Amino acid sequence: MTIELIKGDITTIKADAIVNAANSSLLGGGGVDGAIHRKGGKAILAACVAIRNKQGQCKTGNAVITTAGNLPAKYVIHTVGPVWTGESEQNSALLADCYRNSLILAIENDVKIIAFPNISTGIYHFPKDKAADIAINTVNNFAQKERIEKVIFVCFDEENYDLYLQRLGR
Ligand code: AR6
Repeated sequence: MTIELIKGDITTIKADAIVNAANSSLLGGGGVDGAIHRKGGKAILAACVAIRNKQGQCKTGNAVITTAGNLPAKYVIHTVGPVWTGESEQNSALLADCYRNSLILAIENDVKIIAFPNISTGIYHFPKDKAADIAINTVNNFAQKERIEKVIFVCFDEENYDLYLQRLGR
């Protein structure tokens, strides 16, 4: 598995799957979630509604997969990050679950190239440095990492990009 770092908008990435930082409702919101639904079109929301009708809300740390609609990617993997409520092992474990469960779902769907945004570091206020450590460590320690060809970390803001650059190098 190789790791790539990109600064930009995840909706433009032509990966097998892009990951969405969703909320438990799966019905859309602001931030990257808003951008994905806006640009991907209503097929994504329709697929999310179908999942909700079948299995209810998506718990924090879990992930579900849908079409990517009009986006260049094939699938969107929607995962629900933890809302930052202060330093706790639970918050860190839940954020790691997001990355791990997204990768498991990717493998189940034959995804080889997957792009992640910086889950929970926007509206959910998880500290960006801690979130970067968790994201990179979880991907690096993923048990089935040889089954994924490439993980792309897509940083939208300069601060996240710099934090990832420090950790991953050029
Ligand atoms: N491409 C890549 N990254 C982006 C983009 C984009 N187009 N837009 C924003 N980011 P956030 P959260 C970055 O707030 O903190 C929604 O309302 C952004 O700079 O999107 O997990 C959901 O419905 C930040 O670093 O997600 C939930 O209710 C990162 O994406 C809630 O927000 C995550 O920021 C989830 O909050």
